[in-house]
Amino acid sequence: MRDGVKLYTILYVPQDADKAHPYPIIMERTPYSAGPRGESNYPLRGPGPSRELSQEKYIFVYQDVRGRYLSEGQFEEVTPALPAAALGKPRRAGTSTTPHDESTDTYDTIEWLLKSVPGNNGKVGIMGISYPGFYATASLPGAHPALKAVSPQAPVTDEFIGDDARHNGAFFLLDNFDFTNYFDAPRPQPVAKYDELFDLKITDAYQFFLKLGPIKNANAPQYFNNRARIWNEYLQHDTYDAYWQARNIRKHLTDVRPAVLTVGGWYDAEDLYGALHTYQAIEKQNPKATNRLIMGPWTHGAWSRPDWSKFGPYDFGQNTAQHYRQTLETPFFNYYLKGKGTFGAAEATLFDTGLNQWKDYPTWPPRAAESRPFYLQPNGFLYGVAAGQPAPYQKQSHFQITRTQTADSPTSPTFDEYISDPAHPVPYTASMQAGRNNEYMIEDQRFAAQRPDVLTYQTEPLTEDLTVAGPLGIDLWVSTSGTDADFVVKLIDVLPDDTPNPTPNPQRLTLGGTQRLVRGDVFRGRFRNSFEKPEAFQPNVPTEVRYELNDVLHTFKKGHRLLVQVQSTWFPLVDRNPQQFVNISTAGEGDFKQATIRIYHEPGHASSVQLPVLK
Ligand code: PG9
Repeated sequence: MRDGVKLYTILYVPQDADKAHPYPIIMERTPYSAGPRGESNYPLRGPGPSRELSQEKYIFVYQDVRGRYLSEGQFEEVTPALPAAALGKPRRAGTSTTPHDESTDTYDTIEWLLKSVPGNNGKVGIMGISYPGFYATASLPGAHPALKAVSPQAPVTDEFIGDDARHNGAFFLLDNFDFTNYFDAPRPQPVAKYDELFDLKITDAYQFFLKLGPIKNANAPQYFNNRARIWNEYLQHDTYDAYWQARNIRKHLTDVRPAVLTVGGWYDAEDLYGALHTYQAIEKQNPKATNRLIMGPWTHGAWSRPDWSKFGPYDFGQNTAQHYRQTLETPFFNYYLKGKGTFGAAEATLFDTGLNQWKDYPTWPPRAAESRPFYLQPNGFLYGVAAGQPAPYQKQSHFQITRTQTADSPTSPTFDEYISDPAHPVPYTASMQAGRNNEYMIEDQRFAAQRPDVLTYQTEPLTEDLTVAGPLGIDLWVSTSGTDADFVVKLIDVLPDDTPNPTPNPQRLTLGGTQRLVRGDVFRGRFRNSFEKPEAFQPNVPTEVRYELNDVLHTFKKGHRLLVQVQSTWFPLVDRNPQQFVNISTAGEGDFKQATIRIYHEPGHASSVQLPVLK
């Protein structure tokens, strides 16, 4: 690299690569070990990132990023990007203090590869899933001119707002505790393998984390014991401060020249936000760039698995992973790196998770989608209001209902309420395991509906299909008897009683009546006005909390109902909010208090979800 640091890099070069048969390079930069990839991978995948790309033959390159595994240097969490002026080819030979970031490391690697690897055709592609997806994105600012095709896949993008560390400021406890134990072990020397910091014996994550207590206890001698640098950084930076802002790569995605294919999974519990917002930032900041989006019915990286035809009880009717690799990913690299074939993919190719069909759109979100409010009403009703005329699924308009209520029954409550108790938080899943239950993102929510601290609002059965396409707006009017609160809002598809069961059905599932989660996410209320400057709630004063849930493409079919749930804990996926405006990273047991939470449905304080409905 330009500062003299050496990065451990493994190359797989086709044996016939020479001037007569030059091959392009496909590279992945990773914090998870460049390999070697091992003979055992070969029958399935070969030396490439997929079997299909291995069969096509490329020069495959894997590199340990700075400070990880066998590379020299110092690792940085989501390395902050340098200003544009510092990127590109260095003007002078560097010294150990020459500024560098992931863009310059990628640039320097490409420069070296082009000169040192005989039989390359002068074209380079980069791809990677998750953290390696971040490194793929980071190749774009000041890209090397030989870099022609980049595919950030489930890229880590903005860790405070929506990716691994936090969602809307709420800490993702379960994932980070487990991950940090391995990832954050100090590495004084390059190593081939990381040892975990401590022996983690969990059978039931809910019980374990409840017993662990306040988050500061994670630094107890038997756990992190202050040895985990990134864990401490995560907790020390509990607002969207300079630390996190420097780690938001989106603002650096200008002047994008390579073709980009951003890939994500609707059921990605780690970096769904990253995929959607990387695509969106490139699109907005580079209207002329070749920039496409693929979203499939996938968990984190499931598109790289040999088969992804089903998830939980839902059968997609085809191997969606193979379909993606064969018709999108491989043609993308073949076209931009080898000039082979054509690449005619639409701007956005997304899987409709209600219809089980791929759909193409010329923009994402589709321009035709119209934002429609669905109001949370008394007695658990959810009413959609159509623009102009009443929608077929709508019984009465929201406004008629509220007027009747206030005129005829002035004493009836204009809110619903529950007691949120940090000592008895709502579990995020009914199938608690040691680690994250990936299926929580499609799980039947009836287990939650039974809790007294979960509110539910549902429509009548739909009289025709309703397609929701894009991000979901949440507009809650709330109050708390405390001074802080979390809000978890879930959009759910209620399957009619006569829904056929899966075949075969070894688990004897009954799908009729299932409350299938379509999208849900948390918002830490103190950030309702600003992620940088959190604010306490005034106890018991109706206050607006607005936020956005990640996009969906889901057709709620005729006969199904839409259901919205609201709750204030989602444990231990998300850490517990003390429900007091205190520093959560240093809070003690006594800071965690019960609170009465109200969700209002009265004129002027009408809580709703805004759904982008396709006409
Ligand atoms: N999503 C992953 C991650 C990144 C950063 C912190 C924790 C997890 C990953 O799988 O790379």
